[in-house]
Amino acid sequence: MFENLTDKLQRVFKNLRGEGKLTPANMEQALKEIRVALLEADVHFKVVKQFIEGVKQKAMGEEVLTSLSPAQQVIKIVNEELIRVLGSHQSRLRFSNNPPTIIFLAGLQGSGKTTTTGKLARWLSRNGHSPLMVSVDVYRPAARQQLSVIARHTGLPVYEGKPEEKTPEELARGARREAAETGRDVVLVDTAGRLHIDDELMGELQRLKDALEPTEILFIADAMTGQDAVKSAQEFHARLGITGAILTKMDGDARGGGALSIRHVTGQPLKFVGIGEKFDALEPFHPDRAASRILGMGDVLSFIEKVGEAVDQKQAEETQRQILENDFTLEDFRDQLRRLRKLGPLESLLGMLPGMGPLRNLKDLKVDERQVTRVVAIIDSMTFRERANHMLINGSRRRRIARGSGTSVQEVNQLLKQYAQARKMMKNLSSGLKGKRLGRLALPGM
Ligand SMILES: Nc1nc2c(ncn2[C@@H]2O[C@H](COP(=O)(O)OP(=O)(O)O)[C@@H](O)[C@H]2O)c(=O)[nH]1
Ligand SMILES: [Mg+2]
Repeated sequence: MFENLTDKLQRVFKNLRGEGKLTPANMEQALKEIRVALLEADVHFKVVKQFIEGVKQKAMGEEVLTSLSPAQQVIKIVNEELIRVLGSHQSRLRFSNNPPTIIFLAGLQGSGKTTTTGKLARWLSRNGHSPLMVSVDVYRPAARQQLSVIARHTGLPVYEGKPEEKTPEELARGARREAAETGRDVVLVDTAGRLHIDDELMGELQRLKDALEPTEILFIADAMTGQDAVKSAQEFHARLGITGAILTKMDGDARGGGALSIRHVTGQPLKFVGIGEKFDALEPFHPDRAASRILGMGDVLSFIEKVGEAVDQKQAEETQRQILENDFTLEDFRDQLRRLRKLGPLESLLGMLPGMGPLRNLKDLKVDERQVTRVVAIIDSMTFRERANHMLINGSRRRRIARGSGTSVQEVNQLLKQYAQARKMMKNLSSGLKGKRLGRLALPGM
């Protein structure tokens, strides 16, 4: 989700690493490049300004300039600043002491409110809550219909309303009553959107807010709209007072600037990100993990969690141990791919794997189901010893493996290269992770 930014920042660090010593001049150059990278990623100019100032202040300090590993220091500072801009710590949903908790989802048309209502309902129900959804878009029956369809898909309840409930307030109150009566602790209110922010929309939301006193008003922003998403978040906040935001469509080729700007511009945290059209494609937003992802370290923790959800705790711990000990064989690589395939959206998962960041641009790792099948076939054609120790695999073994898997020697070579690169990344990562278990990620060894 931050691919371009990641690539650009990595180039900056690489250049710095080439420098024997960090001087004010090459630091200045690096800062200039970081600035351009952020602006190109659609980060709000004020955020960029503050970010650069922050990095500069820390980086120009005596300590850094005389440090043995300047690039490492700079990455550390950039990481810290990224986390600061992104919000320092995870911002959880708040719940009312007097349930049901009312949560509004507001935003412009097409931003993903209705889809996100369904995703959030599923997320809540998987995290110990029992949500009730309601659409209060009284002008567009199709919008309410859409939520009913989502309810059927997710198997979670929607409040359809009574004939006498005609206004958004009446519908929302009806849902609150129903939730109270049926013991549901959260009401998710999918509000109407418009193409533009106008007085009518804001008036309606304000009345709804006064009537329901929601605990959360989440602004749903489409990440693909870049700066416009940030601008409308700012406007919504000024007029309605939002309590948080959800950025949707982060799986697309959004440049990610929204994630880096919304908090600064509205003062309200990003709580979740939407990463696909399916109902489980919603993730709590973790600033430190996002920073790691931006720096190209792969979001190992999210990955481990995801694997843990779909597989089981033991396997997840094993994966973590392997990453920590750099004991990740071709066989593990294959099993991982097989498990991944069961988990659904491969691209989003591979993006989290350490080492996959730099590999992303290699065409051969474009996530393609056939490609995965081919990789699994190649590894299956190896002997047990080859899988445990890839160094054994010489030219004649490669030819045999290619024949056995119905692939070419080039394809076998490619796979081995990818695997070696992934291992190398993991090794770098493991030195930082050691002893930390699920604490914050440290920086890759530079
Ligand atoms: N790829 C992707 N598409 C999304 C995501 N969230 C929503 N969408 C799509 O965006 C479109 C508009 O979503 P919808 O919920 O109807 O928006 P609303 O008008 O704000 O209610 C739909 O086609 C959704 O499938 C996301 O996180 N990723
Ligand atoms: Mg809708």
